[in-house]
Amino acid sequence: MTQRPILLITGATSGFGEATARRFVAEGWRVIITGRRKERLAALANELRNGDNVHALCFDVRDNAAVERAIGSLPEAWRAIDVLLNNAGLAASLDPVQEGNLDDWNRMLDTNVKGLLQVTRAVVPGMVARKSGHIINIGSTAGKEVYPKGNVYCASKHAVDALTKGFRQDLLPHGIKVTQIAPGMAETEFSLVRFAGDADRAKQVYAGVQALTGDDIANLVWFAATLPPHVCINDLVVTPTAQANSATVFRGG
Ligand code: NDP
Ligand code: 8X3
Repeated sequence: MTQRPILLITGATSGFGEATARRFVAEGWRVIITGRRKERLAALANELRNGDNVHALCFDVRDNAAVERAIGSLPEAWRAIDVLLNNAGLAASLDPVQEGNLDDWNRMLDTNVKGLLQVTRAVVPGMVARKSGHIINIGSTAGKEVYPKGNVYCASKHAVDALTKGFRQDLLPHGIKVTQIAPGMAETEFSLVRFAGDADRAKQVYAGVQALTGDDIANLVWFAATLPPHVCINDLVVTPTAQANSATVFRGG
């Protein structure tokens, strides 16, 4: 019997990552779930585990030594990762540049850009050696346009956009697919994190709009990951029907 494929997800403890873990497990894949919140990871692993279908790794993508240790610790049966979903990320606050907080800026750049690079660097040599694999980066409409006060978050997602194109070119001779999925407004814990736990402010972001959900993005990851070997989605921008771009949202619905 052929081995079931393996997906590694960064940031599987909520939002897009958690929904994608549920979807791929339901489809019979083996899934490596990762994130910093140990209790959530353990709870998700316990819920989804059915034999050897789930492996949990607790690490911070900003800590390169921890990334290398975690990937290096994978048991032999979990090493041949077929799909890497670089999803872990965040926005921290929404301030004009003159009021920006350096810790917030570092947190976003270290997670969204350097963290993505560090995990990719740890996983991709195995894909190159096997001459197969697929990297799916979660970008954003914020990586396509810049909106007021979005400055550093938008810059980090523009970097994801550029890195996706760069990975695609570098990995072309090795038969590895590279895809960016760039969502607009999605109601996850994203705004709660951005506004440091202010649930009212987070709720206002989605007022009057049927926002995307984690399941919507999980569907797209599933679609991109299961196309025939000769077909690669390079870039997929997805927004709620009520959102045309970062700045244009119809809230009358
Ligand atoms: P959530 O806040 O619900 O999920 C974020 C996930 O990232 C969590 O599982 C969190 O896990 C993980 N994470 C954050 N920082 C780190 C870190 N340093 N190390 C490891 N894991 C980390 O938000 P979303 O699901 O919405 O966000 C997922 C991705 O989608 C992000 O890259 C975000 O920028 C992007 N995105 C979100 C949109 C939205 O509107 N929601 C739209 C477009 C893109 P833990 O805290 O346990 O480490
Ligand atoms: C998240 C979407 O519009 O808040 O990447 O930047 S937005």
